[in-house]
Amino acid sequence: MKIQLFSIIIVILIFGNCGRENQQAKQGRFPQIYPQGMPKKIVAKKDKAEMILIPAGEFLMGSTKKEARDTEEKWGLKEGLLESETPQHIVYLDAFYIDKYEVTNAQYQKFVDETGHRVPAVPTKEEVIAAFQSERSELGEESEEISDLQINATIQELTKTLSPWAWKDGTYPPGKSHHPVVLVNWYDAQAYANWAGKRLPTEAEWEKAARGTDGRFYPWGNDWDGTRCNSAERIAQKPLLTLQAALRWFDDEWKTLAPIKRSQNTTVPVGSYRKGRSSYGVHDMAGNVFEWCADWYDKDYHSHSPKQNPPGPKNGNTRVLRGGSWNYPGFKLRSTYRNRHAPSIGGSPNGFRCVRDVSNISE
Ligand SMILES: [Ca+2]
Repeated sequence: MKIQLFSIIIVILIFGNCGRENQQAKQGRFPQIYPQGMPKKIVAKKDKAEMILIPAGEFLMGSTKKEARDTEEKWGLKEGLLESETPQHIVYLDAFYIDKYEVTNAQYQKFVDETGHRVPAVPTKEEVIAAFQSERSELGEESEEISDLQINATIQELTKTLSPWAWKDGTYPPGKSHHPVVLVNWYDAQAYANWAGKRLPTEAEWEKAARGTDGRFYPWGNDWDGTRCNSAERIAQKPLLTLQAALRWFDDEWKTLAPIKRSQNTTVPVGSYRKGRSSYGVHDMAGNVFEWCADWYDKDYHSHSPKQNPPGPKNGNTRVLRGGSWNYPGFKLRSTYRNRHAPSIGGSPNGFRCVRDVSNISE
């Protein structure tokens, strides 16, 4: 009898311990708290977007110096290119809802129809001038004059390359209702978010929703996998495992195609890569389109940002874009990669998604 009792106790101890281990493993290194009574998924009233609840808690943001150096070496990048991802640091975020998918053309159409906001188009002369100024300020070259020749040449080039993506007769290119909207600048994205009763994600919110809490490089794990996302590899139909290989493909194959041909094979319908979802179930956080974040870009922000709910720098010249896009190789699709862009220009690889505070889900 004593032996039986002893065995039962051992069994309870073993199974009890397993349970605790499983729970800890699920939570990872940083416990995450789902706000009580809040649904894990909602559908936003205005744009009918599905949104996913990201729990409150800490996560690993950025890359360690070693990770950045190793990645530069592996992909044949210039030393220091990924410096802005460092240092890796722990960030606490309150819970928030994030769009499960990038904002689509169909959703953007509803916004345009209801508000009269301009449709995605080739950047205007004023926007090009503003972009030059943003870029000059970012590089500390403010004193240099921008010539009419430069501006006109840029407008000509942008018109040639971006026209196939521009909306015509008030609507998006045919057959692309479920593709992410592109050619939207930061102000357009902001206007949409306001209309939808949402806001653009901070860089920190975006990164947590993409990589979870454990510091992985991609939404699915640590290893690059071109079959899980829409990157240049899909278009090239071959692996592009170094920057040099990607540039060769770009110069020798992609650039030789007519702009209209290029535009036909770029974005894919949102949610096309189920196996590329993040651990929270958010789609296309790697690839398809780069996504505007709320933050100004500061290359050193990771070194001095607040540890709780970092709101982004108070000012800056360019805005942050995250996640990589259809025309880039895998290193730019890493969840830590920090891209920046003049807020006045919306390119063909640039779109966005929105977030909403937990306290604001009744709208
Ligand atoms: Ca994306």
